[in-house]
Amino acid sequence: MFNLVLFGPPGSGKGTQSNSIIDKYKLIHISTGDILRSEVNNETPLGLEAKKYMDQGMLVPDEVVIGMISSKLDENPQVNGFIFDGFPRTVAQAEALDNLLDFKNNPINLVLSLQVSEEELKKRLISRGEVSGRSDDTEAVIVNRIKEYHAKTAPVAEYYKTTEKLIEVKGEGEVDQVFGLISAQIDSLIEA
Ligand code: B4P
Repeated sequence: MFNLVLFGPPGSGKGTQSNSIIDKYKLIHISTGDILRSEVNNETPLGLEAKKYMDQGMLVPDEVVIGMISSKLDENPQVNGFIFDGFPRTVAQAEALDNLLDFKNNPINLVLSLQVSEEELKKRLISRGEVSGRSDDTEAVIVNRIKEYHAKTAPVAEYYKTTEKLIEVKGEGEVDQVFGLISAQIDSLIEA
């Protein structure tokens, strides 16, 4: 089993790269952003609660997100592994994920941290907002999302550095180029 965390600020390409990773390595994709957006679209009680945070560019409370992940792991007992996209986003989420995976004897193998400049992040998210109409891709909300990232999510990288599982990857350049760098890191572990 191979468990990968794809880590990075909003707009760094986690969702984009996850699509290529799933195709090549047949991992199960768990994107907390996608799950939350689907709850919002279906107007479930969880979605209505989450929307209040997402529309302001704030993180959804840990207990909500951790509960979602726990159910997803239970739904998929026999798999090659998971790709965690946009999770964990706080140190409390990282600790909870370690506990859940330890319980299953399948720890995280690799954390890839996508490195993209703030200027490029804003540019990407604003242009996505223009076509997708995503309510959190407006200029004011993007500023909040990046603030939340620095305050609550960046410390997750420090958490993983202590386990020596974190590798930084350049997230700027063509999508295929970035995927080449990501694949090289995964292959070196799978083939080791
Ligand atoms: P998410 O849906 O996770 O994510 P995202 O921040 O939009 O970014 P991602 O990095 O996946 O970017 P993408 O590939 O789409 O989160 C949304 C919200 O959900 C959060 O703000 C929060 O409220 C909530 N949430 C989610 N998870 C949570 C958690 N664990 N805890 C609490 N709250 C949580 O790429 C962005 C754009 O860039 C796209 O338009 C793409 O086409 C473009 N792009 C990608 N790669 C490119 C490249 N190499 N060159 C040029 N453009 C590129």
